[in-house]
Amino acid sequence: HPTLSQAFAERAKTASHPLSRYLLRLMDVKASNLCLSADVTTARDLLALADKVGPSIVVLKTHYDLIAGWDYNPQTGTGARLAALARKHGFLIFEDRKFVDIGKTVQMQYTAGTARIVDWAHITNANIDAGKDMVRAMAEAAAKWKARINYGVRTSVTVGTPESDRFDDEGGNGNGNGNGNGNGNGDGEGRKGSIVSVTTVTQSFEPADPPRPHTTDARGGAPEVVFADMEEAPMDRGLLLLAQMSTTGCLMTAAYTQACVEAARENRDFVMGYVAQECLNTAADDTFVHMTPGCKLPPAGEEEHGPLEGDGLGQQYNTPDRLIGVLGTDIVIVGRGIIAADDPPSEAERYRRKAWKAYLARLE
Ligand code: 6AU
Repeated sequence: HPTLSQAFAERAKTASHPLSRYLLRLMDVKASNLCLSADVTTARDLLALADKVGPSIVVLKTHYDLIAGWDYNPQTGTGARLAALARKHGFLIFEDRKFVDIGKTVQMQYTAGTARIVDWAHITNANIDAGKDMVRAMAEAAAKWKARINYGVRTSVTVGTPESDRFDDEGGNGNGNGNGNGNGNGDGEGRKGSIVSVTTVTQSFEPADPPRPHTTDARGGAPEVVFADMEEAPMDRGLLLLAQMSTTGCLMTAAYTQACVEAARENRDFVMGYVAQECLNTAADDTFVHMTPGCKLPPAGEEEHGPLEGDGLGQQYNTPDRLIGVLGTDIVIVGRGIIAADDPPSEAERYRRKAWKAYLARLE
């Protein structure tokens, strides 16, 4: 398929989804086709890791539901802080939620609840076992969200102080300090663990927008204007369909994978591509992006041949060479290979270099 021999910079011009166009340009500019699967267990570790590894990656993948201490405040919480790091370093946030349910339910899970995933995750993914209508349902929800964000205002109810602040703030928060910020909500007597007041505010809402150009060297050397030629990113949301999995005994059949391809083609405005183990672009006008987990490198210095060991719990691993070079996927997703290393930032660089080399070799 043409996408296999086409440079990311070229594909950035023709990809059907605006966020894919942005991502492909980012990949070209940062010389990276690496996604970090940031599967650490506390919000503090997540933010620290994102800040340290940010220069090497183009996508940061989260599982918000395995993070202790996730702060749900839309303005100051974990999602908003991740979004700030995404702008600082230039990467997109991918919440690996694997939505699967009836359309109406996934709409609500995507946009509401405590996590409000659509607010901070540029990308999320879905399993379409329940049928492809749920893809359209999610697309609809994202379009509505976007229309509201563009309108720029929404009404929210602030109940006391954010849950996460309430217990560690001496003397309570919202103590009526008269700073006129429109939601000073207390009486000076805020007590630990209690709701101090209820305020309804109409506030301008800053969504987690994609990264802006900045001037940090993406590769950790001397500062240079790396993103000088990047335009302001479009405010968009995208979906990856879980078309194939990396695990032993995976039950996803070829027919299921083919249904994902059809659902992707029917929802080009919203579906960016796939989580898959091989390139699924077959039609001439397929411009989908492929992200692939189950990626590991042998320890530095060791020969890169022979099958890699799995994790004993069903996960199987391939090298970036095989995934990018042979199977034709675009971005490798690496979790423990980087996180469990002694020095995650330098290990992330090792993965970035290997995956990028495999991509360059594919172009030849
Ligand atoms: O590199 P690892 O094995 O530490 O982590 C792999 C990450 C995990 C999995 O939840 C996820 O990738 N994953 C997925 C995704 C991204 O949807 C699909 C799949 O087939 N295999 C897989 O491992 O966070």
